[in-house]
Amino acid sequence: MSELERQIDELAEILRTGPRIAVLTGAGISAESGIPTFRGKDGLWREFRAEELATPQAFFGNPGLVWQWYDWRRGIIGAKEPHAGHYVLARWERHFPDFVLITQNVDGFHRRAGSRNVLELHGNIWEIRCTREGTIAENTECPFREIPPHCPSCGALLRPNVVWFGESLPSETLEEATAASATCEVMFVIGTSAYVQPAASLPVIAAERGAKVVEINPEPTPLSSTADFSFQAKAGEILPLIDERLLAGRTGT
Ligand code: BJW
Repeated sequence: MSELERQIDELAEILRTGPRIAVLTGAGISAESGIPTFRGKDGLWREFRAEELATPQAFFGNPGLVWQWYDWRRGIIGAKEPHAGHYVLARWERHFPDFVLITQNVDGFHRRAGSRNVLELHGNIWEIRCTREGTIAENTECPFREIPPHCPSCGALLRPNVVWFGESLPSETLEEATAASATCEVMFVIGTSAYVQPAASLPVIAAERGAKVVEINPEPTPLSSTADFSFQAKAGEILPLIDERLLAGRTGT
């Protein structure tokens, strides 16, 4: 038996006891769907500077540029599909009695894969918000007819309903995510560089409260050395392997 198989067996054994589970995902879980990540090889920030695009100052300074970037990303996301890893997490939501999925992603892929209860910490790229009235609407127009788009009711600028640097995360969502992290027994951390706060603190909270931390990421992160299980591989490969093992049962093959 390889070391990978041994680790997966050990983890599946823990999962079969039906522990409380929290999952934190980042851009890496959608990488195998063809969505660029932010940092690292082929990351979005290599071509674009974050402070030029993902801050309120950037948006109000040059809304056309920022909207072009979001329009381009919406085009990519709209043309791609969730993969096996997203589907495994959707299945686990129905399988485990206490399962919370927390994502930093704005692409909506977890919902598209069938997850119902998703805590979206950084918002959703398919929602737009009026910068004057604060009203939020679902919007799938792609490409936009007019960039930057304006509110049909009051004429003010519309913005993507996402969280930029220096902005607060939706407070209720963050509270629920923090509570789930503090009370889970197993926390999966999948496809995040664990760099951006406050999301990066959630696995630390879980570990401090005694949860087993399971990281899935081809590259090492600040969490890797302290994680109980560190799978340095792709989410779309490892999640189905764990799921298969889980379904195979104690003595199954
Ligand atoms: C694979 C894979 C495969 C590849 N399988 N894996 C405390 C200390 C220091 C700073 C701060 C602090 N608290 C707050 C801050 C400031 C700031 C911050 O964190 N700055 C850092 C730069 C240090 N945080 C904020 O401003 C947050 N707001 C806040 O805290 O409000 C209160 C406050 C305000 C002001 C001051 C103090 C407090 C808001 C953060 C908002 C982040 N927004 C973005 C954009 C969202 C909209 C959009 O999408 O356009 O969110 S930035 C970007 O980073 C995006 C992501 O959700 C987020 C995290 O990135 P993620 O998901 O980790 O992606 P990557 O690319 O970094 O990593 C991908 C990983 O996948 C890699 O590791 C790969 O190896 C891996 N991978 N293929 C598995 N197949």
